[in-house]
Amino acid sequence: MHEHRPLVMGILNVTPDSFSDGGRYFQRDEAVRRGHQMVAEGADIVDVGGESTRPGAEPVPEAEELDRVIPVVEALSGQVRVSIDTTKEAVAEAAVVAGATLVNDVSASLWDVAARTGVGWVAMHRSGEPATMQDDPHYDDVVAEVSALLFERAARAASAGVAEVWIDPGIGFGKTLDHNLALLGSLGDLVSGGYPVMVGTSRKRFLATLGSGPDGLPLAVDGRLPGSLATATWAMAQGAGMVRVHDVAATVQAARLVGTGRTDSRW
Ligand code: HH2
Repeated sequence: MHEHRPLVMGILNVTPDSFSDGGRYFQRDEAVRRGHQMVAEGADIVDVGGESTRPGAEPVPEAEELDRVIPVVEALSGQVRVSIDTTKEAVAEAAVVAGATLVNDVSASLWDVAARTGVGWVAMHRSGEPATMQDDPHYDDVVAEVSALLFERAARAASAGVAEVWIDPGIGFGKTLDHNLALLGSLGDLVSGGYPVMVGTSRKRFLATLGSGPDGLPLAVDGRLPGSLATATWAMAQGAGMVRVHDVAATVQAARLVGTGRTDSRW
C-alpha cells in the first residue's frame, strides 16, 4: 500500500559556516556520503545549499557557491529528488541542469527560474537580510503579513506556469520567539490558502531557550532534537506537507505516525 505521509526534506549544507552542521559536509565526498545516508534514512528530498542563511552570515560569491553545490547535486540527483537551496538565479539554473527538480528559495523571488526550467518552487518568507534580520524584527500582525506575502508570491508563480508551488513561513528569518510561535500556532491559516506548506524548525535558535533544562542554560545545537521533533510533528499534524530537517531518520518515524490513517494525496 502506498504510504501517505508528509514529506521529509533532509538538509545538506555544503558550507563552512552553517549554524548547525557548518564544516561537516564542506568536503565534497563528505557531502555526498551524508546525502546517501539521508536517502537510506528515508529522506524524500535532499536540499543542497552552499550559502549559510544564519543570522549574521556573510554572502558567498556566485562562482564559489556553484563550485560547492553543483558536483553534489550531480552526484545525488540520480538517486533521490534534489532541491537547491539558493537565492541566486544562476545557481538555481545550473542546479536544475545538474538534476535538481525543486528550487528552495528563501528570498521568495526566483519563481521565473522555476517557470522557465519547469521545476517546483518553495517560496519562503523572510524579513530583511541575514546580516541584520534578527536586529529588531517587527510586525503588526505576523501571521497575516507572512500569509499575505506568501499567497501573493505563490499566485504569481502559479500564473507564471509553475506547477508545484510550496509556501514556507520562514521560522527564524527576521522573527522573534513570539513571532515563531505565533506562526507555528496558526499554521492552519497558511494551510487554508490551498498551497502545500513546508516548515523548517530543525535545531533553530528559538528551541534553545524554549527547551532549556533546569539549569536555565540555552540548549546547544546538538541538544535540540527533542524540540525539533516536537515542532516538526506539530507542523505535520497541522497540515504541513513537508518538513525540512537535519535528523532524517527520527523525523521519518514521526511523519509515519502523523500519516497513519491518512488517505488524502496532497503529498
Ligand atoms: N532554513 C534554513 C535554510 N533554508 N529553507 C526553507 N524553505 N525553510 C527554512 O526554514 C530554511 C531554509 C536555515 O537552516 P540551515 O540550512 O540549517 O542553516 P544555514 O542557513 O546556516 O545553512
